[in-house]
Amino acid sequence: MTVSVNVSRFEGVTMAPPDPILGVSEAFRADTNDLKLNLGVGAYRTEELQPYVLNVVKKAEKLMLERGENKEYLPIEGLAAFNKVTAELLFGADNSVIQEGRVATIQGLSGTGSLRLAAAFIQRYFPDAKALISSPTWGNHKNIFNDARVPWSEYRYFDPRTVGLDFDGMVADIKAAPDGSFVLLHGCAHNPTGIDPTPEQWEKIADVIQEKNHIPFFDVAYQGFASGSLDADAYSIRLFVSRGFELLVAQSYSKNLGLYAERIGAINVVCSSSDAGTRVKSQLKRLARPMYSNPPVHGARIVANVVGDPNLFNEWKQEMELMAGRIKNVRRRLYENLSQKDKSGKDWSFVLKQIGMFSYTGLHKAQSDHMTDKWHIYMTKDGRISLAGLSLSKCEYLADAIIDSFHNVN
Ligand code: PLA
Repeated sequence: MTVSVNVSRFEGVTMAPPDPILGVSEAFRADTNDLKLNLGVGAYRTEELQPYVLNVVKKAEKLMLERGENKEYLPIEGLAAFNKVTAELLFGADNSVIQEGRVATIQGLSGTGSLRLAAAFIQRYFPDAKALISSPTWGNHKNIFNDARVPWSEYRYFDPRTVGLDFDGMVADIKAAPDGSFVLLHGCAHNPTGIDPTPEQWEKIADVIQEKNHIPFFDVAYQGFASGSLDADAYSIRLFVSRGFELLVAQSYSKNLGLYAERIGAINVVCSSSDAGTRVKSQLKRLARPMYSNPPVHGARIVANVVGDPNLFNEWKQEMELMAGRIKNVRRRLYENLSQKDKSGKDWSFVLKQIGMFSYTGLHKAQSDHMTDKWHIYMTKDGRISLAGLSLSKCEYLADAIIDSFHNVN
């Protein structure tokens, strides 16, 4: 007997809006104009605007093929060699939290999956706690906490008047939150603003978090990409760890190893005792099992081979410096073009001060729409552009578009 369905049982399912970031790439693909430029998603491109597979990744994959590695399931917590080097990369191999076995590390489905697992953990073990996120933040943070049913509120972060950090607002809002909140912090290269606290400001943020008994929850998606140095970009996390905090860190290899589609990252929970670490790890595994059972192996092996091998590790650092350097070069060229071409006297130096993959241009939604409609430049509607998708030769065109949109659209 066949079932004939005239009216879909899914009639009540409404159309979801396009994703504010990944939806931009879909729109870009549909545009047939030759001038089009995709500055939406934060994905590194070469000067020729082609995707880039790191040489160290190719070398690691060659090694893996030669060894003829099998495709058996990984344990729920992921590849042991991956988890080890990942925690070491973040905290430093000689850090006492590692020596004392106080870090629970679980391989996750890149940064997003690791954040989501941590959010599920918060919801289960701290059902009354709230998350604090910066205003603005990476848009998916809100989705993650919403889906995990973790209530959240925002703390002030960006000050449009100074185009810098609203430090006093940030501290006041963290102070005003209920004790024991989870404070989400971007470890480095804040997305979307490109504005990070100074070392002195990080100290003061740690003071207020400590005073309020909050739990820091770091999102580290750009280690090595902000400054070009893996250690310098781990400054904030290592500072908090050195002050004795228990904390969470979600980590991603999408950007620094260019492993976007491999979905490789980790969630690390630093605990005050190894015993607590063991128990936390067991519960993270329990949460992962019904969600995705166990993580994929390919990216984990690449990371273990690159980070765990002194030669490949050094080569990786050089490649990362190259990538970070290329972004810094286009940042400078864009700033030069903007300041030379714009005769209004507007100060564009904020472009230079921001760090990481993005520039937060200050263009509002209508101006961002104009960038796309008239100039075929694809970007997120909050005025963020990914400099990783820009070449030196396109800087002038981009500057023209920004100046036109800024001055001619209200
Ligand atoms: N955390 C932050 C702050 C991010 O910016 C991103 C990626 C992630 C986590 C997650 O990355 P992963 O899951 O690939 O590890 N943000 C991108 C891509 C680069 C995206 O939106 O998914 C962005 O364009 O903002």
